[in-house]
Amino acid sequence: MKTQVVIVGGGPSGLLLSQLLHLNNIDTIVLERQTEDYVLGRIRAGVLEQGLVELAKKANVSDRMMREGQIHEGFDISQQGTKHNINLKKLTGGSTVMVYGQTELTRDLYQARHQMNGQIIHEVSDVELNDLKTNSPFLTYRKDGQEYRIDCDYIAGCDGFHGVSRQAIPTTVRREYERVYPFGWLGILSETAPVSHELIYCQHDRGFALCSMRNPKLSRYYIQCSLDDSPENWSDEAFWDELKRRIPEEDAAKLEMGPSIEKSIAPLRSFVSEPLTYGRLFLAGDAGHIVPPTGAKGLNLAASDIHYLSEALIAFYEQGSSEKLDSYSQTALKRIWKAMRFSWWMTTLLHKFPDYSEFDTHIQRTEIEYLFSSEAAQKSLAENYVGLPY
Ligand code: FAS
Ligand code: PHB
Repeated sequence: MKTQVVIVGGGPSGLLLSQLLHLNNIDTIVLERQTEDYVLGRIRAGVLEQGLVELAKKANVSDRMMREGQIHEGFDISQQGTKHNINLKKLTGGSTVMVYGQTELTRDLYQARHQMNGQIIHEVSDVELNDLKTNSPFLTYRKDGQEYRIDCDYIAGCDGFHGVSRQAIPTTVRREYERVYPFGWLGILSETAPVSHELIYCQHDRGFALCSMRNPKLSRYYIQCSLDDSPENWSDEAFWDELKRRIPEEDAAKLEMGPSIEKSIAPLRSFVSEPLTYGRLFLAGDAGHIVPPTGAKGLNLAASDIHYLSEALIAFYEQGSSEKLDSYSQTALKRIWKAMRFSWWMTTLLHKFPDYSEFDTHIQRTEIEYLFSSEAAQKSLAENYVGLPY
C-alpha cells in the first residue's frame, strides 16, 4: 500500500489529524491496535478548551458537541470544605470551557471518518517504523496473521504513552523528562445528576476529590488513591462514603448516589519526550507527553499538537514548504511545557503528598489561601485553565 501520511493510533489525536488532512485532500491511513468499540469504551477527559472546540468545528465534527456540550463559565475549588468560585469568564474577559466527554468527541470523529470513507485499519499488531531518516519511510504491521507494508511520505505517531512511535526515536536522540506522582485517581461514572452545575476541585487532609460530569444525567467523580490501590478494593458504597468526606458538607448532603457504570484508576505522571520529530516521524498527543489530569490538559494538548502538525503538513502539500514541519517540535513544545507547568502546579496545590513535611503542608495551605485572596493569582489560574493561545 502507499499513502501520503500514515497515522499510528486511532485515538482522538490520530482521528482528528486524519480528518483535518482528508478535508485538505491529503491521503492518510490510520493504524489502530484495538477495535473501534474498545477505543470508544475508554472513559477519559471531560473538559475541552475553546481551541479544541474551534478545531472540532474546522474538522466538521462539532455539531453534536455544540448541541449536547455544556459551556462552563467557572468552577469551584474547596479547601477543607470551604468553597471558592473561580469565575473563568470574568477573570479572562469572556473565555469559557466546554464540558463534553472525550469518548463523545472520539465517537463524532469516527462517524466523520466513516462518512468520508477514511481508511482506519483496526486490530493491527507488530507495527514497525522504517527508514525514518530517508524521504521514503515505510511501515510494516500484521493483521489476521498476514504481514503488510505501507510506503508513505510522513508518519504521525499518535499512539499514546504506550505506543511504538516514540520508541522508534533512538535513545541517543531522545531526552525524556518525567515526574511520577505517589498517588492515582480512582474514577467512577454514574447515571446520576451532578452534585453541582460546575466542577468542584477539592483539597482535603484525606486526599483530593473532583466532582465532574458528562451531561445533566451522567456524573464523573474522582478521589485520590494510593498507587497500589485497585478498583476492586472499592465498593460503590465505600467510594461514595469517601467522596462525601472530602467534598464540602452542603454538597455531600445533596449528593445523588447510584451504581457505578465504570470504575477505574489512572496513574498520575508528568512526562515530556524531546524532540517530537525524527526524520519523517512526528509525535503528537500522549505519544509525546503526559500530564496529570488535574488541569484538564491531556486531550487539550493533543489538540494543539494536531493543530500545528496538520497546518505544517497542509503547507507542505499545498505550497511545498517544509518550514512549519521543521519547526513543529519547537513550536509544540513551547505550549506543551506551559501546560506541563500548570498541570504540575494544580496537582501540587490540591493533592495530599505522603512525604510532605509540616512546612510543605503549611505552604500548600497558604498557596490556596493566597489564591482565594488574590485576583491576580486567580487570573493566572484562569488563563491557563481556559487554555493559553495556540
Ligand atoms: P490515546 O492514548 O488516547 O490514543 C492512542 C491510541 O493509539 C489508542 O487508541 C491505542 O490503542 C493506539 N495504539 C497504541 N499503541 C499502538 C500501536 N503499537 N499500534 C497501533 N495503535 C496503537 N485527559 C484529560 O484532559 N482529563 C482526564 O480526565 C483524563 N483522564 C485520563 C485517564 C486515563 C486512564 C488516561 C490513560 C488518560 C487520561 N487523560 C485525561 C488523557 C487523555 O485524555 C489523553 O490526553 C488523550 O487520550 C490523548 O489522546 P491520544 O494522543 O490520541 O492518545
Ligand atoms: C473529567 O470530567 O473527567 C475531568 C474534568 C476535569 C479534570 C479532570 C477530569 O481536571
